[in-house]
Amino acid sequence: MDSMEHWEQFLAPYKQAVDELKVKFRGMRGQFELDSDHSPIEFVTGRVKPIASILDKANQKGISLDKLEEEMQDIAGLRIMCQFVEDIYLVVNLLRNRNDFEIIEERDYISHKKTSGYRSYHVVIQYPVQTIRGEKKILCEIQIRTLAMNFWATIEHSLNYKYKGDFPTDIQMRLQRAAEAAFRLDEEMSLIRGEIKEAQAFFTRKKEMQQQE
Ligand code: 0O2
Repeated sequence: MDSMEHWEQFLAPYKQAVDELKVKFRGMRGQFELDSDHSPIEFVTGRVKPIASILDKANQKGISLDKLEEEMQDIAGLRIMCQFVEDIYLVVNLLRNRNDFEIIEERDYISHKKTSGYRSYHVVIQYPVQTIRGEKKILCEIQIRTLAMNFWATIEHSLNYKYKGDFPTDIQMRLQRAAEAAFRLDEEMSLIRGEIKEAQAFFTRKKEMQQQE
């Protein structure tokens, strides 16, 4: 894989998978809204891993470039953000019940947080993309996390970029404390989840009534 044209060809089905899955997952949120029900999905993002990051990761993990399709699971990446930890498991169940892709692996970094402090639930799927040359099955990694987990991961990811994983001890310690604080915030929010959901449903109904007037 040497030229830009080759990369574009290789990445095209990944881009299609990300675009399609973004529409599908955002559609799930829309369906909950139609039912005036609390949506376990707050928002959805997606990206195709940049070429430089693919090359870095392949290099770090010893993945040969002709094995990328089978061995790099997150070239296509989707992120589903939830308000509450409980919502994460609801979303995972929704994914398990779909028949437009196959789940091939689940990694629960919530019950088993990473040493960095990272928490998220990862689901790796095999997603069939229809191309002009027939069907192509693409690996996609779906990361499901709360808003608090996402806040922490976003900050840590940018610091990682600066320190290239080699954090000074005080920063590493603060990041771990921040990860625990974020998790305590999630736990506190879970305790008043019923109240919050009721208030949100009330405001959604009020907004709908105002729009009808
Ligand atoms: P990017 O920039 O997010 O695309 P490994 O990479 O060895 O940790 P593996 O086998 O690729 O592990 O799978 P894993 O850990 O399930 O998923 C890797 C992805 O999870 C990472 O992608 C991050 O998006 C996220 N992630 C995992 N650990 C951490 C962490 O400690 N901090 C943050 N902020 N994110 C994490 P990439 O490839 O790192 O890159």
